[in-house]
Amino acid sequence: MSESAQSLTSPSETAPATLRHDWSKHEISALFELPFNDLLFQAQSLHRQNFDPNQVQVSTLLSIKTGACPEDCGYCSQSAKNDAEVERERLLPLDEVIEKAQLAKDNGASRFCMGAAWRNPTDKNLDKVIDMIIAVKGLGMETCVTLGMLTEQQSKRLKEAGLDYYNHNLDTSPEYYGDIITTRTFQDRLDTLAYVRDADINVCSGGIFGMGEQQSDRVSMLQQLANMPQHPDSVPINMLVQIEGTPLHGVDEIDPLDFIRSIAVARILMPESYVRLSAGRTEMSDETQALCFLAGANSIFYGDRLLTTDNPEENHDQQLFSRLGINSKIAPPPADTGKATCACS
Ligand code: SAM
Ligand code: DTB
Ligand code: SF4
Repeated sequence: MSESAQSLTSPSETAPATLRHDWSKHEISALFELPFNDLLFQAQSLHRQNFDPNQVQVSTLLSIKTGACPEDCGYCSQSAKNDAEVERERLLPLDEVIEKAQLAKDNGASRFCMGAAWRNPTDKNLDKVIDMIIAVKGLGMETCVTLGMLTEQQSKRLKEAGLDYYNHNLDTSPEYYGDIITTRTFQDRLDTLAYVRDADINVCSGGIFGMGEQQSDRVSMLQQLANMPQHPDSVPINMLVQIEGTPLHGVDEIDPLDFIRSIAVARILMPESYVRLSAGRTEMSDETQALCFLAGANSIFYGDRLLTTDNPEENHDQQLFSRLGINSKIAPPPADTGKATCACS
């Protein structure tokens, strides 16, 4: 083990870690270069100091406005500039959103996340989203929205509406960013996150791995997140879902072990944040997901749909949590009756 990596965190000492906001790229690279078992041990040890290791938070996601987005994000099915086949939908009516949120609550989700394919919301659209936030909170759920860039004033209005979390991802490193998105800058993203933080809304911010980035980009993106004035309360780590018709379709996939390493490093840098094993779970084996939880992931999206792509079936997640002894409020797996299931009628 390199000396610098050894001195960063000492899992054998039980003193709670102090939160740092001054991570250097060299220190973060040293974590990535640790032997896999040492890295996971450090991450899991820190995880246990801050969280119940067998508890996973569950959110459900709904696309409230789909497709026809003016931005050119190279990974996204919803960009009007990409050729992905996505059924466009205008902003959903309030009653449909309430119905979906109630269903998510009945299925055990504690947070309802609503995503819109906008560069930024107009004030008129924000009024409608605010009605949704108030209604979903009325069901007793936490709320999260991701609507693109916000102004300072819009952030304050969302806070007044009672919004719990705002999701706005950095997506990748500042160095690789221009290869992925050209219609808004990395600094635009930092500005929106500052408005959200200053409005006292919990920040949900992370990114995507598996977009053809170098390890140095993973280091750099995680450094940006960890060195923010406050760590994001929630850090979604997405594995790219490759979508036909997007420029990133066909890019080299990330090695699952490197993805797990990235989760572990996120856990070590931001020990008190929820780390969400976000998009890409459909493409992961159960064993990869189990190692992500061991590395410190403690939140997922639950429900068979993300925004425009599939998420694991609810039954599958119930079985996986049961096999791993993970507690969440989602329904237990159906009892094994010993009878083979028959697809015949
Ligand atoms: N339009 C808003 C925005 O970009 O901020 C909100 C919705 S956008 C779809 C939310 C996030 O989903 C993106 O920032 C990106 O990190 C993630 N995402 C989108 N498409 C993805 C894909 N194909 N694979 C993995 N993550 C993806
Ligand atoms: C996040 O970081 N991942 C979610 C949520 N925040 C909005 C979105 C994943 C989208 C995956 C591709 C799709 O379904 O279109
Ligand atoms: Fe639009 Fe968001 Fe997709 Fe980018 S990620 S194209 S901003 S919906």
